[in-house]
Amino acid sequence: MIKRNFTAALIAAGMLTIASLAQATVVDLVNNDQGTITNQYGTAIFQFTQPQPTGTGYIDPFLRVQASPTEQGYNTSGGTPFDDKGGPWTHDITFSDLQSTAVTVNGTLYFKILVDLNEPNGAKSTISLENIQFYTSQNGSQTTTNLSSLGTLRYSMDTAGGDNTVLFDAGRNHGSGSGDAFLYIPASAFAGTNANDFVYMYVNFGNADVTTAGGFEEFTLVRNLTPVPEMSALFPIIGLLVAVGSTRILRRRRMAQVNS
Ligand SMILES: [Ca+2]
Ligand SMILES: [Ca+2]
Ligand SMILES: [Ca+2]
Repeated sequence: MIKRNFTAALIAAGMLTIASLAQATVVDLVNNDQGTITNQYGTAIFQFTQPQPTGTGYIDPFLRVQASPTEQGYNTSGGTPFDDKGGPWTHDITFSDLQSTAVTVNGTLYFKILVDLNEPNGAKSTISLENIQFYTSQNGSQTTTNLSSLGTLRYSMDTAGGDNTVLFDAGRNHGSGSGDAFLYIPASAFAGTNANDFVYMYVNFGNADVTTAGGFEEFTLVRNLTPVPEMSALFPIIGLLVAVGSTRILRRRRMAQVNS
């Protein structure tokens, strides 16, 4: 109850902010299961999800960030330019990696990413996503702290015309390795990107009212595992049966997620 009042206060604060900013959207995934942000780059969807299996398709985190009271970072294999956590779970990805997550929702093609939030229990379990941006470049492993030099800006949640926010409550799920929300980024924003180009995803969490704490926030590519037809011929017959079976399960699961 306290948390909901807190959120209401935040939204009220957001409404006041609207007076000075042209378009400010607050997606509230504390109280709702889904919301959208529309800007010049298209419409992004943010969707609460129940804990996800940590098996096939959810095993490739590419960015972990952790700091307090705010945190920011982007995926790179070159080092830890901001609040990235080093190690095998923060690394370069290419556009073909991002394309492997492509999924169609209501007739629009999206790239699908899972975020797992780790925040303390109780009143501090809320966390705000302040911005998310995607840059593409022919150069990998960059470590610049000058974002605009990362490459071509393909998508930005915030724009000159709108300071947008997504509010989460990590307490809706428990612990690490489960996932809390799906992010659907409009694929049309990446028109003209080469498959071999590197993709840098920059994220920024936390503000003066909703601070970051606890463990790391982690992002994972949600690969679309629908089998490629021409590969089927190469599978041994047993492997093919397994592939078909698991695809049916995944498809059912995916349908359930999109419809939920
Ligand atoms: Ca979590
Ligand atoms: Ca923002
Ligand atoms: Ca955290």
